[in-house]
Amino acid sequence: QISEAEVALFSVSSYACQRRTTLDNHNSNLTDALSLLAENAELNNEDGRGVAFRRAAALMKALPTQVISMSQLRGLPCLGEHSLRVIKDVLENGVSSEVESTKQSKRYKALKILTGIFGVGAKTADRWIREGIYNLEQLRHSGQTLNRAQKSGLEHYDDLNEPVTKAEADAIGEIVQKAVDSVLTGSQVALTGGFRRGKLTGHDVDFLITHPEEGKEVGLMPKVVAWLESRGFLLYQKTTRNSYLESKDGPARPASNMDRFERCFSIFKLTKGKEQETASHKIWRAVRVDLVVSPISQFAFAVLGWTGSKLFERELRRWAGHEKNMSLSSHALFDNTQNKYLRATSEEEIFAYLGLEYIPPSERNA
Ligand code: DGT
Ligand code: MG
Repeated sequence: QISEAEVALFSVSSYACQRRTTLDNHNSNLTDALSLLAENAELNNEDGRGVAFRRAAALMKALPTQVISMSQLRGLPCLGEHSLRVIKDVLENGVSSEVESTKQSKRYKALKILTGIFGVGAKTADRWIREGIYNLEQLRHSGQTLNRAQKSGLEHYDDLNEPVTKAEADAIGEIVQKAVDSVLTGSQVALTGGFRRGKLTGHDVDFLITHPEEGKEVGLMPKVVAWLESRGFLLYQKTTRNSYLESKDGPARPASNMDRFERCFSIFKLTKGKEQETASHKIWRAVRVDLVVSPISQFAFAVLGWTGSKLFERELRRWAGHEKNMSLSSHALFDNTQNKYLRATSEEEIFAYLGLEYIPPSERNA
């Protein structure tokens, strides 16, 4: 029993972009459970449920101390009936029965294994499962036609499911910087994604490339990719062309979250340091790397949009739309009331336009 005095009543803002969420999580027992259910919902294409669990998990991540009793959660936003039931189960029994049965389920296990292949999403995995394919062995013998990405993903499955370290991200950063310097002097490379938020590991490495002179970045991606390819750094690459400027009515209001920068999805061949060499004597490993090129005029929006976390980004856009009548994307901020774009050269300016306190990357780990 805890006395009233011991019950800390937390006061927490309802949008994740109003909160400071560091990597220091005092409630990982609860957030792990909620995140697993979020992931399971996403794998089953139940996006609404996924977001609800993500919001609940993010709320728990932002609490300053460990929760030990349901009474401490009174009045907190973002906690739906279902999430509260899961939390109660964990607090009372140490585990959530729903999480445990999900983890054990044949379908969840198969979805995890199959979507662990680069290039395979929830829809493809679901189709394969309906055809009786539950693991890599069955997939390999199924005669399914795989696209180029999926073939590469299957070939490098173990490497790509091994977390990337910060040291590896930095090593790749040096290679990308060298490539960019060689093809266009003055170009800049920024590490974004989870590593910019201070994470020590990640599932991939995200880079944003720009040039201080507007327009100079045009045509940069193919040159960078060719440089990397000719030196044997790429095991796979697929570049998608920028479609932003191609839309007939110019840089129109950001209609969707789909981002229209020139982007390269790649698999890097990273030579290991001596100490990382394994028993197999393989001297390199495969690493997922995303390269994005942005014109300098959109760079601040691009950096903000690619730093994450995914939920933080989603909440920023929801805040912009619902609270400020603005549309935020990785390209621009449009004020629907004034009917104009708001220019920015730094993330700080964007937060200011949105009427939000500035949250540094290390506190965007929602
Ligand atoms: P990780 O890689 O698992 O350690 O975690 P993150 O946070 O680096 O996640 P990641 O790599 O999937 O994505 C990095 C950020 O980039 C994420 O917060 C959202 C953003 N992002 C990812 N894909 C897209 C996209 O297609 N369009 C836009 N606008 N943003 C994206
Ligand atoms: Mg990442």
